[in-house]
Order: sequence, then structure tokens, then C-alpha cells
Amino acid sequence: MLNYSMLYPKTTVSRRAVSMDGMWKFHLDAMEIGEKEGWTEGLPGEERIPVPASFQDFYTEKDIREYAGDLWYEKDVFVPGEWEGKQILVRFGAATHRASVYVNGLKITEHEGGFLPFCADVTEIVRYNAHNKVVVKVNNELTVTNIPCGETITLSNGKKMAKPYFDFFNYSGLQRSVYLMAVPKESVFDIDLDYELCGDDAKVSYEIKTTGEHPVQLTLLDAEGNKTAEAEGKKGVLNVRNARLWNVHDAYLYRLVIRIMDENEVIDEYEEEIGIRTVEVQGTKILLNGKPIYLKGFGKHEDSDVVGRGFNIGVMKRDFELMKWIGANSLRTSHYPYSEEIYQMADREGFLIIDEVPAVGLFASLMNFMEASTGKKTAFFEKETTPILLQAHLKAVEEMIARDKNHPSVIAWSLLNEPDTSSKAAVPYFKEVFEKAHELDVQKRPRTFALIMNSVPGVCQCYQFSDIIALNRYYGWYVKGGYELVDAEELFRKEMDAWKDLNLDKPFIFTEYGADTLGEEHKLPSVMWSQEYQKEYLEMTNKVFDSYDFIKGEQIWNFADFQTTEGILRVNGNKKGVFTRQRQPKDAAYLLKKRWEELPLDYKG
Ligand code: CKX
Repeated sequence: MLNYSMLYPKTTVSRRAVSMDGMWKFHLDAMEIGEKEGWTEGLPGEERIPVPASFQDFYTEKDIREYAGDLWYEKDVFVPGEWEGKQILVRFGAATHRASVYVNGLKITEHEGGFLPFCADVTEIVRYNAHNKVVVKVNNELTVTNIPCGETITLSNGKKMAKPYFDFFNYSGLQRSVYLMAVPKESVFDIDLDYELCGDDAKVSYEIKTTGEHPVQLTLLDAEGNKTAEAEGKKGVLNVRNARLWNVHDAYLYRLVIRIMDENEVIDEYEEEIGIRTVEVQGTKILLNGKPIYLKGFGKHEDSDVVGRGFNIGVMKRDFELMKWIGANSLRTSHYPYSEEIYQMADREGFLIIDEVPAVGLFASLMNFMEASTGKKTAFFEKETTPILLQAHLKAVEEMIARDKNHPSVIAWSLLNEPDTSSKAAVPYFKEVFEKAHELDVQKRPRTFALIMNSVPGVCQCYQFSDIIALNRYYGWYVKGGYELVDAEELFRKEMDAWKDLNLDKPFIFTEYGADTLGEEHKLPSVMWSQEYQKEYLEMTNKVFDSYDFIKGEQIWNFADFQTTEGILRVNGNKKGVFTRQRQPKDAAYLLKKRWEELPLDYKG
């Protein structure tokens, strides 16, 4: 069990949450002298940068943009006297990839993993009615013992450099919001919810974990604030008459108010917006509220100009507007759990999310996108360090499920992206990860992982763990592109026929397919990288998708162009976006819009 609550910071009658976002003092520490020189008490210099944001794209010096190592942040925060007696926490939405937190010079906590929240409990050392100094040492080096996987090398000039085993820039720092929180000492710690539909009514089973023994009361309010159901006790059922269900683009949210009571006094109150809906896989169908659905949408990234992977509320709004415009209904949070505000938006807008843990780069190659297409076997899980990696992976699964389980938008867990599945050593690793997710999710949502190009029938040892088979396929790009598109289609169909012959009786979805396309490049007749080719490529893949009934979804790679490590295969980033990095449509966007607006939600149902 986690030693801090994953509940989103909220102010209620009993709680306070104050944003610490803004300008923070900042210092790189290439020589690792921070602790020795007393930076835990305060940073030298006057440099400041915004939080939340990645640090890399603010500066003009390449040595800063490519920096790998320790980076320090500092901010003073005033803690009001009336908070005395509560638990005082500093909550980080994420610190990429690991952090140590010091408050008033004392080390409070550390956290490994760059895309999930953690809290520093400062109750015992905080100064009330005074400024308190929060100092964070973040480290952004890549290793094979933590996810996402990669290496950190040292160049001949002594500088370190991140070498990701994955295809996105190693943006890092305090990329999500930081909150100062006051929570009652006896408080709501965790909420589990499960749904059952009974005709027009619904049963909401719940289990509330608190940090004390006082009784718990629950009230369910509808969107207008009318009381809809009530219950008492830490475990039970809320009976909802004439339940309004949460549906795709018709998202109805109830408000669940949880109170810990001491007679008539409220000890703690926490509110959660919830959507009543069920998700299950039945044969080759994905069912939402018992009805078949077909996924249309994107693999995305949190990635934009200037702030990098930093949460940007304006970019989030634009992205949802574009996804609505194009007729999408879903997204995968490739390749890490996104900022919590994005799930809140999906809950409101009725988008379906495949929530992905940051398990990417589990393929021993700096260029997995090239080598997978050659069928090369890379034997990733044979390493001596694999048990350490597995523990980090399981912890991330636990944190992700604890954080995201109550979002109605989350319909599936993606537990790895493009791992090596060609060797037997992958099997026990997968077993543990998949069992962990099943054990932790009371809703037993479908689990999946995205299969890399060489994970095909006869090679892949792990597809049996997936409830939904998710394929990342690039026939017509990494395999037989351009004038050979006709042969790409043939190979694509051959693979799909091989899957069909296995009679798995499971739904298949495409979690990636796409072609790099330069936003400004036109050529008639087409050549690869031109907008014309992106359309031809999509016409071919769409035809294949339409030929197999067990294919129940298409999420194109990628929503928008995004930043990667520089190299001969990437022209200032990956250009497979349907939109440019500035969120303007390429020609293919209109083709997809036409298709997705025409395909019904229950396509092939
Ligand atoms: N899949 C063959 C993972 C993504 C990459 C995508 C690409 C690869 C393809 C692997 O993170 O960006 O190469 O475009």
C-alpha cells in the first residue's frame, strides 16, 4: 500500500489546497555539489524558471537543453497558523524522473518515477505563520532499472547525455503542478468504486479507506446538486434510481461527497466527480454500458512549444477541441500517465482513455523503431537488473491505478509500450505486471500492452496476457513505404490473417499506425514525407482495418508532431502528427474527419 494518498488536491470544509505554481529558483548541478555546498538550505544565484514546465526549451544554450544530471528547484511558501493541528503536505504532480525533497533544510522524502504524484509530509517540521523553504533535487538521468528505460552516457568533454530507448525527447523537471495542502489528521485516504447496471437503475459499490476509525457517510448528488443516494459505512452500495449513465460525448457526472463524522461534526470531507458506466470485453467486443464501441482517436504526447512536457492548460483545451472537431472518441496516454487535469477534461467531454504506465523502452535498442521492423531479437528481459526494473514497474502500476481508477474516462490500462516479447524471459515479467493490475483494479478494466512490429504470431510470447490486443503497425512506413505501398498492404493482410487464424476471440485495436509528414511538404505524385503520401498511406490502412471484424479501434500515431532526440531519422522531431506541433491540421486531418464522422460508435458491433 502507498504511504501517501493519491487523491487530487481539493479545498473542502476540512481541507486546503494552495497552488505553489509560479517562478521557482533553479540551478543545474553537473558537478553534484548541491548537498556538500548546502543547497538543501537554499540555492545559490538568482535564476528562476516557471513551474509547471520542462526546463529544456527556455534556454538558448545547447548544454542546458541536453543537460542530464541533477537540477535543483527552490520556493518559499507561507504556511498559515490556522492550519496547525492538520497534516501538512507538499504534493508534486510529478518530478521527472526522480526527486529528493528538503523542507527547511531537512530531507523529507524521495520519489522514483517521473510521471506520477507524491507527497512530502512536513507536519512535524513546518513553521506556522512563517515562510518555509521547499528545495527539490530532481534528477533526469535514464537507466535500465527504472521506467522509461534508457542510458546516460558521458561524452568526451565530460558532459552527460541522456540516450532514451524511446522516441520522445527526455523533457524533465517539475512538469506538473505543486500544491501545499492541509488535510485533517483523520482523513479520506482512498476511494474504490464499481458499477452495476440494473435496468434503469445502478448500484455503485464503494470502499473508502480512511486514516482513522470514525464512521463514514456518503451522499451522491446529481449534476444539479440534488441528493440522489446516500449510504453509511466504509464499505457498501449506493442505489441510484433512474441512473444517468456516463457515455461517449454524453458525459454525465455525479458528485460523490464523502464525510468522516464525529457525531454531528465533520472531521473530513472529500468530493469526487464520478461517472456511472461499465466497461468490459466480451469476445471480440469492447462494451461500454453493455453496448459495443469502436475506438477512434490518437496516441498523443504531452508536448508543446516552449514548455515541452509541462502541463499547459491552453494546449489541453485546444487538443480537446481538435479531437472533437475531427470526430475522435478516445486517446492513449502514450507513453506515461498524463497530468490529472487531462483526465478530468476527458471525464467532462466524454472521451475514452487507455491509460499507459511509463513502461516504454523495454527493448534493447536506441532505435527500436528501425530494428523492430527487421525482426531483430533484442532479448531485453534477460538482464541481471530486470528484477529491479520489475519492482519500479509494479510501483508505477500501483501509483497509476491508485491515481486514475475513479475517472470514468479510463476504460483500459496499457501496461507496456513496445516491449521485447520475443524471448521466454519476458513471460514471467508480464505475468507479474498483468496480475498486479488485475488485483489493484476493483473494476477489473481490460488490460493491454502495445505490441511492437516484430511481436507477431509465432514470435510474440506475451499477447495472451492482453484482454485487448493492441498493435503498433507501420506497414507503408517502416516496412515497404512509397511505391511499395502495394506490397506493404499485402504483408499487413498476411499478418492480420495470421492473427485471425489464432482464433483468439479478443478485440484488436491499433494503438499506432502513421507516416511522418512535413506540414509544408506537397508533392504530386506523392513521395514519402509529403502530405499526399500520408493520405495514401491512410487510405490503405483504413481499407485493411475495415476488412477484419475483430478490429475494434484505430488510434493513429500521433495526434501532433512532437519533439524527439535529434538524429538522422527525425527532422526536428517526429512528424507523424495529424496536426502540426502548433496544432494546425495537415491534409490527412480532413480525411480522418470524414471517416470518423461517418463511422458509428458501434461500428462492427
Ligand atoms: N512506436 C516501430 C513508439 C513511438 C514512436 C513510433 C515511431 C514507434 C514505432 C515503432 O513512441 O514514436 O517511430 O514513430
